[in-house]
Amino acid sequence: MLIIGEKLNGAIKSVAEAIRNRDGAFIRDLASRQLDTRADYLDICSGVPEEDADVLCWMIELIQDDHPDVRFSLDSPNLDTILTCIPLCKNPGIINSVSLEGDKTDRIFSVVNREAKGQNDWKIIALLLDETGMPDTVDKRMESFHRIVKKAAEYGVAMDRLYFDPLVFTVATTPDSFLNFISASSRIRSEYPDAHIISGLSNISHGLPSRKTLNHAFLIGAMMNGMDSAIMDPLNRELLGGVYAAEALLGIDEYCIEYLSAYREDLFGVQK
Ligand code: THG
Repeated sequence: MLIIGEKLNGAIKSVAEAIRNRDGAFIRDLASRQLDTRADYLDICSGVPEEDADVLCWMIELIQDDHPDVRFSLDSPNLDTILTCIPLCKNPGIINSVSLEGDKTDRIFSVVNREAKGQNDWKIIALLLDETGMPDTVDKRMESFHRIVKKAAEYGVAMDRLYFDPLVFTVATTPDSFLNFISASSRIRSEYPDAHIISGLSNISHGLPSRKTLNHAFLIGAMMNGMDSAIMDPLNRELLGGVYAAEALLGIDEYCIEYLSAYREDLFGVQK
């Protein structure tokens, strides 16, 4: 399972405040703590449209100073921000995200296609979203999926670099959110067994109490139905334990080697 740490997001109050005050120590600490657990990538999202690129550039330089091997997930609705940040990153990361809105897919795919020097190791999150707005049915998501796959082929972007995000809305107001997510995952996997499926899973619990409980249930259910990557809270030890447990149950952690070593390293934070 590919884990993208979600914590450096301006939508979180304490992070928004640190961004406003350009509190470097806070940001560096949050980056280090996520990398100390098992985050493969760090998602960075400013939440400040007017200073989006400035904030992300600031975070990239701060964090790379401490962790030269860090890989970022550049999370911005603004493509210019992403294109400004890419050259600053020492290691290839993830573009979060493209969709069929405007000319986003064409612009990004032409920058990261197989001929693009140094930029053809970047992965791309593709939201299953078209120009008509948020998808309310699985069919609509599948239509977007097929259009994006076709475009990727046109630009020579290999399928294994794409992470398809069927989109998760809070179950508080969208009762079929999880069911739509797993139904889209299953349909994608039946057509392309190796396709990557991702989610920003904490969205599921927005506006509800005990969010960790719902996030955990979503994680397990989605992994059992083909999700192989997530933007999630890697500081939540029970959730991390859930990742290892699900991998063991799915038979992708032979002899429970990863499960056992994470347990020994105390990654689960459970009583022994
Ligand atoms: N898809 C893609 N990118 C995304 C999202 C997505 N980026 C942003 C978002 N959704 C995923 N990131 C977050 C980050 C924080 C929270 C939710 C989604 C959040 N965190 C709470 C906190 O830290 O206070 C609580 C988390 C918890 O208790 O576990 O709300 O869908 N491609």
